Amino acid sequence: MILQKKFMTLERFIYEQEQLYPNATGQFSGLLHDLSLAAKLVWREVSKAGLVNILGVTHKTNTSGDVVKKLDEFADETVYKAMDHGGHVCVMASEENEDILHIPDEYKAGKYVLLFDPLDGSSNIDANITLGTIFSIYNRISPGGKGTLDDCLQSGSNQVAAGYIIYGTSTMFVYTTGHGVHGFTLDPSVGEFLLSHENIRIPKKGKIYSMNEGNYRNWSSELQRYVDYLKESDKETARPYSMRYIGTMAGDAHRTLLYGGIFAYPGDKKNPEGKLRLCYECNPMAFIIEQAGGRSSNGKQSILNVQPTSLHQHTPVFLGSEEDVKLCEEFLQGKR
Ligand code: AHM
Ligand code: MG
Repeated sequence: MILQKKFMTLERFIYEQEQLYPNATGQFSGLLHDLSLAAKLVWREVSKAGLVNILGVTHKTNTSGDVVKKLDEFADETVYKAMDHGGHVCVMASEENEDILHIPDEYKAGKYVLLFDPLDGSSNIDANITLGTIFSIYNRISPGGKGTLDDCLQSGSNQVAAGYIIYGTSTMFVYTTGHGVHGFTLDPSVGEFLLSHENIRIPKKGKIYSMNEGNYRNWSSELQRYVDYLKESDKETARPYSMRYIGTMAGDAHRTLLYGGIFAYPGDKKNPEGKLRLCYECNPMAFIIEQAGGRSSNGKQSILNVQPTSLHQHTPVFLGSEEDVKLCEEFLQGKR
């Protein structure tokens, strides 16, 4: 039998990357390792969601007003518990919790800050549609002890790593540390993430747009004109574009990363800042997409340059292939 590629597990990849930095303490590798364990635990529950009595609504709402399902709570607790005692993290913040999450007193606080959306796309749980977990990692800026809110409110350009786990037809762990984007696919039979997508590059231009077009009437006329333009026929520019929309950002952004095109959740007349959260969803995805050679924008500037002022703040987001996002910005800015 001839094997085409050497087996590279996520663990080994992280270890080999660490060797490139002689001063590395191992904290960062430990953090990624703990995250991959959390991912497997969440995957295990997600993949049997239809089999056990875990579905259903808890009748609580999260800080953004969404109804929280039990699986969200499970994912939220699992990520926190997998990360709280490793000594790598000094503070965390999760989309499902109003305030920052401190490390329990009995455990050592590390030098990293972790922000996460534990279960992205939760409205899709009952329909057996792709879900995700999204994470963002920063260096702490507070001098020591417990981490602070300021540690969590750093602009996306300060991220030292970001990624997501997508629970789809297969489960993938995709991340960047600022040196390219790498994807690992879970082999469930051995419980290992194996390198399947090394150094992912997003196409310069695509032919898919991904937005909730049900909001069209509330969009600005500039955005309406852009989407109208995508629907016109023109062979040279591959129009009309196809529309694909799952309603799970991790899934829609992942498809955009691999196939190119544009994913957006714009602001509209009802919600000028859109629906997606800067710290938990937009920053990590923007880092990934830009690292893969794509572009991110809030309509005016890179998402990564937006300074967060509150944990749960929303932002309009446009990300994907460089040419597509640039063109969209031109429309939004009235240049087309
Ligand atoms: P959440 O499930 O973590 O709350 O995420 C919100 C989701 C995103 O994944 C997705 O892009 C968006 O909400 C879909 O919103 P809509 O149903 O308005 O299109
Ligand atoms: Mg989400």
